[in-house]
Order: sequence, then C-alpha cells, then structure tokens
Amino acid sequence: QEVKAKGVFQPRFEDYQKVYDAIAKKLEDEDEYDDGSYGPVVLRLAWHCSGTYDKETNTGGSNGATMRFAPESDHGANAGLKAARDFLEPIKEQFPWISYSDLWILGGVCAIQEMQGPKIPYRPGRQDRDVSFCTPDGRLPDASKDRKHIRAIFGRMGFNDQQMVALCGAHALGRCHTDRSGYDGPWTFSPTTMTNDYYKLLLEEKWAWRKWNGPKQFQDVKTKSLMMLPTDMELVKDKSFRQYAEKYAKDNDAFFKDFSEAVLTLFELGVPFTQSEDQRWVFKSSFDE
Ligand code: CCH
Repeated sequence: QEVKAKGVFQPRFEDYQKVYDAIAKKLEDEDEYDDGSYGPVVLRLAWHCSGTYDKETNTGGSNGATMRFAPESDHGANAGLKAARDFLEPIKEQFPWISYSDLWILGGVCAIQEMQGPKIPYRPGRQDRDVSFCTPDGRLPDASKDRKHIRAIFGRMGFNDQQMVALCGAHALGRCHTDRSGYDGPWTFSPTTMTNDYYKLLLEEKWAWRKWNGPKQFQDVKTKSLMMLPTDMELVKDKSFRQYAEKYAKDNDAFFKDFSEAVLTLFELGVPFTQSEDQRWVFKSSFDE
C-alpha cells in the first residue's frame, strides 16, 4: 500500500481514507460527549482554522494549524476548541505522516459526512507552520453583531451573500455552551444530524429575546428549548440573505449542494496546493456501500 520514493513515504488516497475511517470510528465510539457526538465541535475547529483567511494579505486560513499555539488558541472565539484538538490528537499519533492542518480539515470533512451531510471533496497539502503565523484576534465573526459585520467578515474571506447563508446552515449542528461563548442551547432538535432544519426553524418558528442574565440571544416561543444568535436572525431580516434562507428551507438538496461547495472553498482558503482542483478526493462514509 505504502509508496516509497527516495525513502520518503508519499501517502495516497487510500492512506487518507484510513485516517478518515479512524476519525469516523472514534466519532462513533465516543458517544458520551455533549449531545452524543464530537462531530459538531470537530467541524467548528475546521471552520475556525479556515475562517481567519484574509484575501487582501493572503494570510490566515487552514494552512499552518496555528491554533496549536497561544495567542490563537486563547482567542475568545476559539474557546472550547481544545476538546476537538484533543479528540484528534490520538489520530495524529496513529498517522504521524499527516500534518495537523490537513488532519483538522479532514476532521471537518469527516464530521459533516458522518453526520449525514453532503460529500465534501478534499485535497491534502497543508503544511504546519510556527507560532509567528498566528493571525490577530478579531478575524472570526462576533455573534452579537449585525449584517454589516457578517458581510465584512465573510467578505474578507471572499464569500458572497449566498455562500454566507449556506455556510451558516452548519448551525443545524451542535450547540452553544455558556462556559465557551456565553450563549446557551442548540439551534435544532437534531444537533448531530445535518439537515436544513436551521432555515426551516428560523423562518417558521416564532422567536423572542430570551429573558436571562446571559448575552442577548433568541429563544423559540413554543418550546423555549432552541436558540438563535443575533447573527443567525440577520439571515431572515436582511432581504438579500432571506431569499437564500427561503430557498434552503424549501430545498434540502439545494442546501447540501451549495453548502458542500462553500465549505470546500472555505477549507481551501490560502492553501498552496500542489494537487490540482480536478484531483480532489471524495471519501467513503462509514455507512456507504
Ligand atoms: Fe458557528 N457558532 N458561527 N458556524 N458553529 C457556534 C457554534 C458552532 C457563529 C457563532 C457561533 C459558522 C458561522 C458562525 C458551528 C459551525 C459554523 C457558537 C457557540 C457561536 C457563538 C460556541 C460554543 O459556545 O460552544 C457566528 C457569529 C457565525 C457567523 O456569523 C459557520 C460558517 C460554521 C461552519 C461552516 C458549529 C458546528 C457549532 C457547534 C459547535 C459545538 O460545539 O457544538
């Protein structure tokens, strides 16, 4: 299986599929965490590595895995992501040839697919970099802010309105933790399964400010068990954002297709690949034939 050239191990698709399978198995095995899966927090790690990208200076992005180091690991937005980094550490020990930066993004791909989301084509080629490549604080979105902030943050990465709305559909997954962001609760009733429920709930439920001592967030009036962040609510308040939210609420296939494309772009921002775009790999999920 292993190709040896000049004594250097050159991993191929089959080798990365083995890493994928190991992550998938660990996700399946360790079902005591949170709502029963590390999937959401592992996806959030991949997003927070990638979401530091700045197209003007071509800095940040998933190349480097600089969140291994302070100050980046201590940035407020990254609170709690140690859980995901620690989850992936034994995989790194099992497959020492993979870079942390390729591993963390492969973790995101695996988490999405294993939580029954769309396939996310993948290319390796990220190289770990030292602490001097840490990005400054403030590059990731602040949930208390409005549409101007969302467009400024995601625009800096190069995304348009449609892609911003598609990407935020990831909030179908996981939850907020008071000891991490200060916010509290899940967005949907099935936080470990990828669906378009985030958009459906945003549009169909009645939302009101939650009465509590924590940061300003919305609560569904009917069950009081779901939440939306101020930034989430902007996706239905802003006319341009809303047309995409309505489309994705009606059409899960359209959501999956656009989400897959936008996440693929996100995960590749700023990475100097040698493998061309038509040589991306699609991993088999654990439940595929
Ligand atoms: Fe997010 N997100 N996110 N998010 N996010 C949080 C949790 C998750 C914002 C804020 C928050 C994306 C966009 C945004 C996930 C994926 C994505 C939390 C709670 C906040 C706050 C953290 C905690 O307390 O643990 C804001 C603001 C934006 C945009 O404006 C995008 C894009 C993605 C992925 C493509 C996932 C998954 C979680 C759940 C994590 C968990 O631990 O359950």
